[in-house]
Amino acid sequence: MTDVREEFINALVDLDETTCLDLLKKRIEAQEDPFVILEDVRKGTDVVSERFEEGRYFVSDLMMSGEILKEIMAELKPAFGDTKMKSKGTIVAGTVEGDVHDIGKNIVTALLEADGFTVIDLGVDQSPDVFVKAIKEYDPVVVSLSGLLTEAIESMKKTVDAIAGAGLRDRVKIIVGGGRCDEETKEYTGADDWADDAAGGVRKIKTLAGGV
Ligand code: B12
Repeated sequence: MTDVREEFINALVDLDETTCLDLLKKRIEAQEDPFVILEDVRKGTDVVSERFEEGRYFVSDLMMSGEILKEIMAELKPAFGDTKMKSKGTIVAGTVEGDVHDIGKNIVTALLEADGFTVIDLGVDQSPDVFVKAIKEYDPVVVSLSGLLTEAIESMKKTVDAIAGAGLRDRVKIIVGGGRCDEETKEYTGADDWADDAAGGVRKIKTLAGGV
């Protein structure tokens, strides 16, 4: 790994906002692959996460990392490109009830928009009812449920159940995504697919949308 990559990861882990953003700008100017940068963001947040679990970092540190991550994503978003083509279809996206993590969801949203989809972003901590109403209103091809907390899995299941209960399950494909999602989550929630990374998730969403 190059020095700049390591320095960037270390700055993120140490919550050194200024150094982290300076290095990010340098990497963007050097036209580095934004997905490689995203991989490093993931590595950095994993260490922040470990430190939180070990009791070395506190909620205030998670909040600080969240602020830095938001700034990183704002800088990185244009590097993923921007398309003004005809919409490939509508995606309804949101973080499920009880969960306020939205940085990963926002990346997925940016990538989908760059790929030509129209994304209706419902925001965070959204009840099953809000998703049901949005499906009726926007008629999406895919519904993307995001969540990082273990408890979010239960909310995802409730959301899929509510969509089925409203008689809308055959009208949409559903993907669940976030750090704690796997094949078991997909089976348990009754979703059509799952993803724990943005690039793979976007590929799966494109397949669910009919291979557009
Ligand atoms: C930043 C952060 C916060 C910020 C969130 C800010 C924000 N606006 O999102 C704040 C401070 C608010 C926060 C709060 C809390 N957090 Co927090 N947080 C994190 C942290 C450090 C980073 C998350 C992040 O943004 N990562 C960067 C992005 C880019 O990665 P990502 O979210 O994983 O998303 C990627 C993929 O998952 C995927 N993806 C994500 N969503 C979707 C959706 C779809 C459809 C697809 C296809 C893909 C996809 O694509 C993304 C890019 O690759 C994580 C640690 C971690 N490793 O996840 C803990 C973590 C998620 N938090 C945790 C906890 C415990 C909390 C709190 C309960 C703490 C507390 N005691 O108050 C609260 C919960 C509040 C709530 N009700 O939701 C735990 C969850 C543990 C668990 N198993 O439930 C973690 C894992 C930390 C830990 N190790 O304990 N947190």
